[in-house]
Amino acid sequence: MSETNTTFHNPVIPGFHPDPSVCRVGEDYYLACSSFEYFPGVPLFHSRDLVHWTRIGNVLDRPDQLRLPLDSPSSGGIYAPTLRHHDGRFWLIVTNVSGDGNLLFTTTDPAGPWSGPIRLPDVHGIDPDLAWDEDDTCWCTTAGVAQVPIDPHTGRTLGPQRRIWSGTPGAKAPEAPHLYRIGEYWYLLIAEGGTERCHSVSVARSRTPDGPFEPCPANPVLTHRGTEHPIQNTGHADLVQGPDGSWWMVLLGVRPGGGSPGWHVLGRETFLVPVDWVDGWPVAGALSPEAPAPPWPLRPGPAVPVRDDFDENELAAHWVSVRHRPPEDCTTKERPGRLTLRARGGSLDEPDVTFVGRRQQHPACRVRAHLDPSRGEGGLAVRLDESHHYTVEAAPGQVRVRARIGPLTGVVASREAPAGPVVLRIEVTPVDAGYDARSGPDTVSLGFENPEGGFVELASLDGRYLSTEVAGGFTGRVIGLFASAGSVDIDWYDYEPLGS
Ligand code: 6LW
Repeated sequence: MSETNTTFHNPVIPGFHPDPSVCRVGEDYYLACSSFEYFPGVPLFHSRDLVHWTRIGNVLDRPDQLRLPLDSPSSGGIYAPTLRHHDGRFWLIVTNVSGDGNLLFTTTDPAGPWSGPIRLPDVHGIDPDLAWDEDDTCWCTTAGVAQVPIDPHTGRTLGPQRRIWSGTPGAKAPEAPHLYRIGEYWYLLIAEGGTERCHSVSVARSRTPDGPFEPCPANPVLTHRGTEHPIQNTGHADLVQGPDGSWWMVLLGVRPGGGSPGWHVLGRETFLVPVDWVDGWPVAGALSPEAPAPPWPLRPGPAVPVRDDFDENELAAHWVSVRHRPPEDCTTKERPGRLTLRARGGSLDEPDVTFVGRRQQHPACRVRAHLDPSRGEGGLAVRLDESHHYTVEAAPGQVRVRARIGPLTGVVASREAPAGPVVLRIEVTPVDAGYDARSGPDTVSLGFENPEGGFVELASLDGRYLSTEVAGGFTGRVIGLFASAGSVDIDWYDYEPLGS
């Protein structure tokens, strides 16, 4: 199906999907993102138009590919992949900062399975990039910015790793390099200024892949620092050509809400922006929430249904757990049409918790789950990390809301509830801060549905405490299901966006 639109909506992949890396194979585009402490890791998307992206899997969906020790911190784990297609194969290089360092994976089918990890013990630094030159030398470029030729089949380095550029003098954190041969030059695109409000995209070029690199006089080629723009922290870009030969960038940005200093709750999201070339340098076009559509037919893929009935043997690719997912603790095979969760840790405070969730992708949304606590306790959670989460939890005959904000934790409200299965509900509503500089970005309402009808709200909590500005780190909210004692059975889970 195709449609002709005059605008498209940014972000093109909403919710916590940072550090996008994109590659094109004929008419198909593929995009991968960072995933930090979540398993499976490295979400992979497909598109025919650069605007509509469908999740086709996760690159790291087996324990031999993704090892996240229980003592690895949230926002550790998997940083910043680069996805490329070369010589008939897909290549993905990424860093596991929680132990395994830089790792390479390869496949002929991006939907999987991907290979086991090829280790790169002698490639130092995060944000590795891959680029092949005319002699088929594979150049691996990392944050810093440093570079080393490698054999991608073995992971061995083929020379010393050396500094090739330091970015703009005075700017911190030159990172996220991507190297491309475009026309007469090799272009080195980087992010600098840090991944917060000063984030930016800069570029340098050279006649050869290993330099010397000449910085663009107009750097940064894209930044929203110091502006009122609703999309902030823009950086970490990757270049790609559209179906008509035009150039585009995917990049990360955030949408802060509330008063001052602004809180973003959905993590760093993936945006799309057009690129022009002037005097041999890339010039980014306007990045806006409603942007002029590209001049080719848009081709939406299948939408993710609101309801997950757990009728399949395997969970859909958008479900993620924390650090690992032992199959015996999270299964649809035990009771047909039900997801059974068996508790490991006693709460979301613990690194080893039985949790399975989906990224919150819309500023306003409603999540409902039909959960049977007759064999244990569990519920719905909005999770930022171990120290920042709100939960609504069912035990036989009781529902309670708990909040964890940094070192503070406690039951906020509890209520008798009918014995047996209960429908738990969380609703997130953005707040219009107006002139109230202290206003939070949204409210999170938690409760359950009365069998006779109506929502019993137990608590309505300020969403700022589940934001990156409060919790720190690199992720965003994930909303999902957990078990805290015994086991719980879930009949269905709805994630319903309320607006775009
Ligand atoms: C990533 C770095 C960054 O490795 O944040 O925004 C780090 N940029 O390039 C974690 O995503």
